[in-house]
Amino acid sequence: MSQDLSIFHQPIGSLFNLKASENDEKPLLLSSGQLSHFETNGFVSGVDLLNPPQLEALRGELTELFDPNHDGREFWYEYHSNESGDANNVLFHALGAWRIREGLHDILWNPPFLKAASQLLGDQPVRFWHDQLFCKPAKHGGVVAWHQDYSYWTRTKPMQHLTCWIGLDDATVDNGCLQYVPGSHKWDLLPATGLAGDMNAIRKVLTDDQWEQFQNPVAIELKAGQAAFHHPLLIHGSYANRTDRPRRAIVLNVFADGTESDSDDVLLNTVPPISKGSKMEGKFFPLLYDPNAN
Ligand SMILES: O=C(O)CCC(=O)C(=O)O
Repeated sequence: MSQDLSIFHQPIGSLFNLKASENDEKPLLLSSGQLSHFETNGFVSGVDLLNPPQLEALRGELTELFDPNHDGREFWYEYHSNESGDANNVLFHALGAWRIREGLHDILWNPPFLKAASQLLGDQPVRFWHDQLFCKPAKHGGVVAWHQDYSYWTRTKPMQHLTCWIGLDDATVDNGCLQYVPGSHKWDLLPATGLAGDMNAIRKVLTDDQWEQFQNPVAIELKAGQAAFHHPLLIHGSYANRTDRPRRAIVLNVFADGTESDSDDVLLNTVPPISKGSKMEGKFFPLLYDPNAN
């Protein structure tokens, strides 16, 4: 029987517990140019978050989790070996890894991630929502259809959420890197049109003007260990992977402290409901970082 790591609200191991001197050497804070890029375009990319030992450890844990019979499988919020259902377009997608493996747990407390996230949320304290793994195998990796994240999160409010996408492999146009529609975070909330399968599904909920802007997405090519942060309304998606290399990513979703539940239903599978109007907090939603306390 494995242990549910969600009881630990601090790092368990030493992988992300960098000595103060190592932390100080790194430029941990986003520049004003990066912040204004986020404000205008809805994203900032190329942020260095993982060093080579961290990458190696996380890739090792991920390999274990690809086996559907791994220990700790009872703790997933969601686990899809192939969300598309099409063997030629495989999208491994799972939520809840932080409960199951030490490195995937401790990455939530990675100092550069937390400091950048707090800045992008307007210097507010950062609370954990959930994690996601998005992995495309070599040769037959599938797409992630265009979407806005908040279309899937309206059960929590107000909208003060943030996504951090972290590559475990070099991500390129060829192996299906993330693509953004710059400025689309200023559009209204669109209905959810599905995550795996159809890149054109979003067309039916866009105006002609929006579709016009949609013709020029930006490909977010990143080195392994680098991250991109995006706004909850920014439209994003990614194409298939037909290369000889996998494209694996860890996604961390957070919100500013003070976000509330907007539903009496279960918010995440296996997690007890938080009644509508109550603050998101407790065992499954730890406060990760308070800029005023550090
Ligand atoms: O990994 C991808 O291609 C898509 C990830 C995504 O949808 C997200 O980070 O919200």
